[in-house]
Amino acid sequence: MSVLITGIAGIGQVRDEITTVAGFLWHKGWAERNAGNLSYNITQYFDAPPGDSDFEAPVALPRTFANLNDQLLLVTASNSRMRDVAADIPANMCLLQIIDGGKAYRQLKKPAPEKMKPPTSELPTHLAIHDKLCAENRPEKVVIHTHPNRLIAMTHIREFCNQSVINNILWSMQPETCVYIHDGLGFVPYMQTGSDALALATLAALDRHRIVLWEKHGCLAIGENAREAFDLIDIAGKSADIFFICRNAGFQAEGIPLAELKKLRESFGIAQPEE
Ligand code: 2HA
Ligand code: ZN
Repeated sequence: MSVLITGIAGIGQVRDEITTVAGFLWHKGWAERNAGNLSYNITQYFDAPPGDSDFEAPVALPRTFANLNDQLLLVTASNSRMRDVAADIPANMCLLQIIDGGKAYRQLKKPAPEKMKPPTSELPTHLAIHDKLCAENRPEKVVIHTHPNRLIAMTHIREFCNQSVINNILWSMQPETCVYIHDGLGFVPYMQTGSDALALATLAALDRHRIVLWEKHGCLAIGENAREAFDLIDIAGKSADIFFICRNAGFQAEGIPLAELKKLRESFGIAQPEE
């Protein structure tokens, strides 16, 4: 990310959000080594995109993301550590412009060419989600993927690998989960990391959810900004924490009764779950 980008109005706020949230992910213990990735559609901050000579050569994409043509996205670099993203965004993120009608991207040059890194291995998933968000004119600009320990642990227990079962447990652990994640988590069965299949299953889940749980892998959430996406994972993770704290103490968490959750939804004007 060059001086060119740091000078764009509003980008300071984006930088602060990413710094804060990447630090949270590391300190939560959800971001071992290069675990997790983050992308931010920052097109709105540009009056005019950088010039052609500011970009590296185009790279073909495996699929066409037509709704992303000309969009500018900040994405974590492949193999970047969240703790390093928090400390130095320019060195650990890539600014991509989607070009050729969504068939390719090009990366903004870095001041030192040896600092160039390819974007995250989960790029197909991130682009597919941003493409959908643009197509549907939705306000969410951020996609966060991370590895929250206890949510992942729950998906190693077969009986919880069921969307309705796991949502009912998480909702019942604390009122916040029911209120702020009223639409529940989308559950995606185990699939190869970085695969198109995982991207497509995640897209389908995002039709009805803002947070998606990948079996035996991690979580992905979308938000209008990075803090909002983080909060969804944090709240769901807290429910999983409470569940296991009770289990580890030798008890089964009682859970807020269904009738109380129904009342809570009524008083907050939240639709009752269909599941
Ligand atoms: O970026 O977490 O899912 C590393 C990962 C892949
Ligand atoms: Zn992952």
